[in-house]
Amino acid sequence: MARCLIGCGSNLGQRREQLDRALELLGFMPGVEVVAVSRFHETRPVGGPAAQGAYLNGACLIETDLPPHDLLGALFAVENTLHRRRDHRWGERTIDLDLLLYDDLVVESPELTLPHPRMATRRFVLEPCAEIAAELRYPPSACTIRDLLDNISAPHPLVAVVGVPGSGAPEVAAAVAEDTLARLIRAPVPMSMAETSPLRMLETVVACRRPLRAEAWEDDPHGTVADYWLDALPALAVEQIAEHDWPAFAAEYQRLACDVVTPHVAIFLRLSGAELRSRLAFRSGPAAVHSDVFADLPAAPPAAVEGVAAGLEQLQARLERRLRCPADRCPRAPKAVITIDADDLAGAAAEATAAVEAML
Ligand code: A4P
Ligand code: MG
Repeated sequence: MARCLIGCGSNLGQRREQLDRALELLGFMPGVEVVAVSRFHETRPVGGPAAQGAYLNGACLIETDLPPHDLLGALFAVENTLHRRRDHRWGERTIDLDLLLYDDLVVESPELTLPHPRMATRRFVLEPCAEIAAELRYPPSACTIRDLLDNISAPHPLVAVVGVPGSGAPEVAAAVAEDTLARLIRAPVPMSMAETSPLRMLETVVACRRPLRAEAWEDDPHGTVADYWLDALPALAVEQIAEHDWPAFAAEYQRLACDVVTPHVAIFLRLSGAELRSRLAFRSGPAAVHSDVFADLPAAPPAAVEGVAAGLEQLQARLERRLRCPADRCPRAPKAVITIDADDLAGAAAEATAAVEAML
């Protein structure tokens, strides 16, 4: 039997009756046993069209012998019975059932992503879940549901927007800070893709570390958004510094990085190869003179674009691996990572703002 957490929400029609009925129908499904149900919480809608009604949100813990896709199908069946319509994303709904966790399973596909890709910063998900399954593990990290809730409840959280040059991290971080009234920290110096001197790399680390030093940290009542993550610098340096220089660089980096504030949340902007190449071509063309969008991308002559793009794709993969490093092995890794498709810059900014607003 698998243990699964299901999140449920309703903000249209008879909310409480619909939630009760959904849980009853779920319990009738062959192969599903409802083990615990949380209270229902009144919550503000996060994201989606304006002027929606408030949500009632809850969670339930089930045991099931249904495989993950069959369980998702069962949730859809319950939603359909309760007249769920899917007119637009994050629109009003009579009922929404999300599969949050299925044992320790990690899956990434459009039909099913596990754990649920947006749950780690959502107070409306974590509060009800903590009532019934606080000690359940959130894979692949070593965190529990309670850890995630404590993490977003920090009085002055730090959110780092992380991505390769050209991912739009500066633009997205600025939009999130403006929409949430948070303090904005911009990278004091851009990540240089060309730098190979360990000394110059360490100068960049020193400059980027300065605004994040714990002893000089200024709390902000609305939190802080940074458009970089200090630990992205070693991920960059590992390919650029000669092997014999690496141990000394790594030791000095550890010394410098040990007293910086760790981001509570990372918003990881993931760019497709095609969009990355198109942004590189834009920055290398004549139109770039009149624009500072994606200005952190190096201009490259046409013959060099492919090489730069391949290097950035590898950097993106290293960043993603580093962000996903379990907290017990990487104490400075953020506990919550929300991955966002960065190909549509405006969409990424809206999605990132929703992820941060969901913490409130
Ligand atoms: N899908 C992939 N993984 C999963 C999963 N783990 N669980 C796919 C459920 N579905 C998953 O879902 C869209 C698609 O996601 C499905 O085809 C499914 O195969 P949907 O339920 O049809 O549409 P949606 O819910 O509008 O989209 P989405 O992206 O799932 O939205 P969320 O993340 O569910 O957020 N504010 C408050 N206060 N309370 C809420 O409950 N909910 C949402 C919806 C937004 N704001 C909210 C609340
Ligand atoms: Mg949903």
